[in-house]
Amino acid sequence: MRKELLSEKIRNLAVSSGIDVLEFADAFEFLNYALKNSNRRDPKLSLPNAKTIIVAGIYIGAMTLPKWANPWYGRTSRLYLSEFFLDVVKPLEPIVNFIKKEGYQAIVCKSGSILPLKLAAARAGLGWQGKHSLLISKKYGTFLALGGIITNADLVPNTKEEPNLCRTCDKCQKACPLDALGQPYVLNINKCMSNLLVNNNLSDEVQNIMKNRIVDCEICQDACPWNRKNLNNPLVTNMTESFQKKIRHWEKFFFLPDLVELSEKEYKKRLRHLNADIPYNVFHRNVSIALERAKKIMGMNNQ
Ligand code: B12
Ligand code: SF4
Ligand code: SF4
Repeated sequence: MRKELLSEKIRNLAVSSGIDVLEFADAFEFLNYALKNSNRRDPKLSLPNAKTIIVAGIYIGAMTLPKWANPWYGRTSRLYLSEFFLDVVKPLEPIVNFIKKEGYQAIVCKSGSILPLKLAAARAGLGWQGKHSLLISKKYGTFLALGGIITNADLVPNTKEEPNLCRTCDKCQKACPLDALGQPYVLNINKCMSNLLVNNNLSDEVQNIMKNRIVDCEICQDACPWNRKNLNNPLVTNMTESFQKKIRHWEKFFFLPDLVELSEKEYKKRLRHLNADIPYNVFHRNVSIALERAKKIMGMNNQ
């Protein structure tokens, strides 16, 4: 099949799989990738005859819960609730199966394994890396969960990257409560709350600012003007509509006095589908801290 036709068929499959954006790029090495020993830096380390990387994005901007503002409810992130915590995998399966049926090899990036997705998405023309280090799409902001495929199929690659439109803005850097974005474009993971909340030791500093956050932090994303325009009125997509139906279920689930009672067995059963793999003891610790804070606030209000 000609590469133009193959590319078009893949795009059509993406639409029926609920993918909002999908582009192709050449599979050469990511020379500016910081982790020099990671397989992610070069697609050919995972597939020696790789020709193309396929990068997909699904809009997750609507996956918020109104009760996030209420201290009695645990707060997470859009990414956590989306089921695409490390990367988008399931919606890519029909595309991989199709490529294989056409006689090519194709492998999916699972658990963050084989592609640096922010760099891959920028190469594929989905957007640019902002000063918070995340990929910004003009239409979807940073609220695009990303996924990727490496294949030896020859497809029509993007040749023009989006220019960086951050310019003199530094809202994300200023908003970060832990100074994890002191150097623009580089996330200091040792200071980032999203990382610290899943560590075994949680410092007093983080405990004092985490509020009701039990997984992840979105402060820099909420401050970014490319997200702010849709914060109150998220874009309408299939995912947006299907999430509306789950809001009441999730709000009830994250009520802290009940959540703190959740056994390890129930935790695994009820949250496994989110693919986040956060250890029970860490999750339970964060829930307990958030619950204690809610009780304190309540006590203060009663005085
Ligand atoms: C491991 C990981 C994490 C770890 C560590 C992050 C890290 N930086 O290593 C932790 C747990 C901290 C994390 C946090 C989050 N993550 Co994360 N994470 C990943 C994962 C699995 C790998 C990322 C990676 O390669 N890290 C290695 C380091 C070296 O890479 P890096 O930070 O990208 O560093 C680069 C930049 O600093 C850049 N850089 C350095 N200097 C300069 C200079 C300039 C000028 C420029 C332009 C760039 C630049 O180059 C470095 C090397 O490439 C990816 C999925 C994947 N397969 O890619 C998701 C992923 C990157 N995460 C994602 C998200 C959404 C988040 C969170 C926002 C979640 C949340 N709500 O809390 C936060 C990030 C907060 C933030 N401000 O960035 C999304 C990003 C989507 C998007 N639109 O960009 C991804 C793609 C997952 C997904 N399902 O879509 N994450
Ligand atoms: S996720 Fe939170 S802690 Fe991490 S860089 Fe963004 S604002 Fe800072
Ligand atoms: S807040 Fe401003 S500087 Fe930060 S990523 Fe968004 S546009 Fe760029």
